[in-house]
Amino acid sequence: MLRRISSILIAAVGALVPGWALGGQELPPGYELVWITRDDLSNQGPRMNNHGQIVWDQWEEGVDESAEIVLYDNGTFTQLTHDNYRDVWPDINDDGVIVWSSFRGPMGPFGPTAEIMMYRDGVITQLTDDDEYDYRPFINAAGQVAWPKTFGLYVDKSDIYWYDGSSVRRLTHDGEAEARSNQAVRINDAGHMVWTRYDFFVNPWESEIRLYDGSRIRTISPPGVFEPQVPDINNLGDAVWFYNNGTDSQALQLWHGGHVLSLTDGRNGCLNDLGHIYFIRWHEPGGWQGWLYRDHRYYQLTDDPFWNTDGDINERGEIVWRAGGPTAPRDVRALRRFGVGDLNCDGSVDAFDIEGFVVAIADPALYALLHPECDRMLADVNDDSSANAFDIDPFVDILTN
Ligand SMILES: [Ca+2]
Ligand SMILES: [Ca+2]
Ligand SMILES: [Ca+2]
Ligand SMILES: [Ca+2]
Repeated sequence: MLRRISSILIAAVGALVPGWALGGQELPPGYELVWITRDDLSNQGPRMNNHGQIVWDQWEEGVDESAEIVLYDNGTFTQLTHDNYRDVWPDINDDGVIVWSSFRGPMGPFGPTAEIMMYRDGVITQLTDDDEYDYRPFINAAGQVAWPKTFGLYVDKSDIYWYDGSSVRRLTHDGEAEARSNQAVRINDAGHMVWTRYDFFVNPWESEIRLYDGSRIRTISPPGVFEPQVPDINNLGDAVWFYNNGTDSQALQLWHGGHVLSLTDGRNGCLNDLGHIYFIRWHEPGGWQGWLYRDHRYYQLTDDPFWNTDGDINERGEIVWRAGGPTAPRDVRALRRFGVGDLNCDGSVDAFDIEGFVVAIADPALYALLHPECDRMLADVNDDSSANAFDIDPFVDILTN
């Protein structure tokens, strides 16, 4: 029955699903793939803000029981923590405020429990201090932070907590009381949150996607959709998650305007305000590849032996994710937008971009023909969402300064 409802949903919106891009890797115009790290360390869980600053956790595999938080900012690497605690799962907002979990709390059955840490203007503060696991925090533009806290030290009972900018508050109460597990929370800039509420005490386990819209909590995944989980939410209130549609097969659903649309097979989706969705798919003979849904098209971003997994997308359409494993070292990789004014997409803005700039504002079709890998909107130097004559003076300013 569950499966049947799922397939009816998919059939109903099948016309929305464009065909697959066949034959391997394809990038959206105006972007390049770059390695942010390329080393023997384990680099995991990268997150990125709208300035292209990236945070992740790093440790030495098999050697180092601790882990540290690293910040990448325009070519510079800064290690934010220097201690024997396990510092993991960072997130960063546009003000450069960073939150993460540090396993420095009172002892639990598996060692020290986890607390929420916050880095702001060079100062680290600790938001929680108890013998439960406070883990995987996410921060929004306002500096509000959301995360799950375990009860009885087990993740099969957990509730959502959040920091409102001055104090820690509790959002859900059914983890502790009813043995549900509220996990994988994301928070948008309005303070709205989505998460998965699991019931691990039935077999097979069940779940629902929950939404807090600022006033109340409700379930937004349709009844009958099997094991929906791991949602993300953008600032328009759209959400994406995936569900189990068969043996070892997952599919993405989008919550938009109060309706649920089925997208395609894949999992771990994250979305921005432009409606771009980064997600991953399993490719035989054995690798996770990164995919992008953008402007009604699908792009396969990677086609390699690495496991390209957990990621993040910003409002410039840039994406960061972990590449590596299961045996190769884990590194941070990114889909990065070329700089404004770089109309030949060679990585620098100089006199060689003048011709491309002129064509970009005078003849878009010709520009697309001459620079298929590039994007004429990189000529929008004054950032008003149009590439036209008003961009000439600001472009000249870039060239001459
Ligand atoms: Ca540490
Ligand atoms: Ca704790
Ligand atoms: Ca250039
Ligand atoms: Ca413009």
